[in-house]
Amino acid sequence: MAERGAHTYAEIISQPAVWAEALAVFASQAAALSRFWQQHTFDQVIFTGCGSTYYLSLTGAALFQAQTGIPTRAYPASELVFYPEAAYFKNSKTLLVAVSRSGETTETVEAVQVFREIAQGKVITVGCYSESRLVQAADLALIVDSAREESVAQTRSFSTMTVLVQLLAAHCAGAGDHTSLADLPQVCARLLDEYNLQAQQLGEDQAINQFFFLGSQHLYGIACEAMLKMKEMSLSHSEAFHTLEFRHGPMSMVTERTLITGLLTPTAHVHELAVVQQMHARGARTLALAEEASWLTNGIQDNRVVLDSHLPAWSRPVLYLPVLQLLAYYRAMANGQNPDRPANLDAVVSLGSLRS
Ligand code: F1P
Repeated sequence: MAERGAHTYAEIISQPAVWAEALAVFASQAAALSRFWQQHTFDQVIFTGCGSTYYLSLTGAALFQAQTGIPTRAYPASELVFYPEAAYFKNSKTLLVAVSRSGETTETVEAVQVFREIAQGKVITVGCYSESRLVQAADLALIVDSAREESVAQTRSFSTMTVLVQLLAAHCAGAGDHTSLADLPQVCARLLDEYNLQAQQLGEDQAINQFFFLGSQHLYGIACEAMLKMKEMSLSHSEAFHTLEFRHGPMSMVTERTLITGLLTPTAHVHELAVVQQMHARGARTLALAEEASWLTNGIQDNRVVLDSHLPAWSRPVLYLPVLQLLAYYRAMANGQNPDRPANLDAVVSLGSLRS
């Protein structure tokens, strides 16, 4: 038996190598994707998944619409099974992007079945199991098998699928592709190295008893995933909000035992940092993540992560994750949990048919 948490830690640390694989997989599929995109016209795009992969869908949808201009939404797969009419436009062509590590989650598999029955369009699957049912049901699939995990909670699988989704959106929009991301794996390696100790100190700090993760637009999905990792792995109280929404009620929860983590965006970082600083002034501990140190210059000297990636903005959401995965891992270990086998969780949710 592996030591408690050994799989999760190894999987977090292995992300640079697996992201490099994702770039190679995308390179091998880029021509097929270009043909697919030229052959079809879509009126709308829907991203779907469950749990982590629903949160990935939120980020994917935000990136996809911003770059392609095509109306794009994300839904939990169960909503597409039970309420498809609320998602699909009538008499229109839809691209459904089904995201799933396993490719076997009941809701996501059934969402694709319902789509085939009642909607017109095509399906792309993003995942980690090339022999899965969702791959068989797809018109095109982007799969990195080497991103699979021993651990139940998704870490490198999530980030690797995020790399693929970021590339999918940029490629379809003609905004860029794998050729501009050669440095992505090494930026990840540097962040894991440079901020490991900071993540450990914060994660192990038992003075902190609640975690809030704040992000806007494409970083809201990443903030949600950071929240879920903290919850699943360490069983800590953890929530995610759109950054400026935090002032509209949730901030009443803030105490000196709160850690506020702000994921700052290129467009709104001044206003997002103001929220983080305001919570600091109310006594909270804070952690701010930014692409550039210049986004963090005014005021507080609490914890910070500077990505300093110099990579295109569309490729950066995934870089906010690794340090936050480490934070959850260290918190789980300090709480005496086994992050490889979180309480009450299964790697795949397999249900009987939802439509019988
Ligand atoms: C989705 C998922 C995970 C979650 C848990 C149960 O699985 O909800 O996000 O962490 O392990 O399954 P998948 O469809 O991405 O395989």
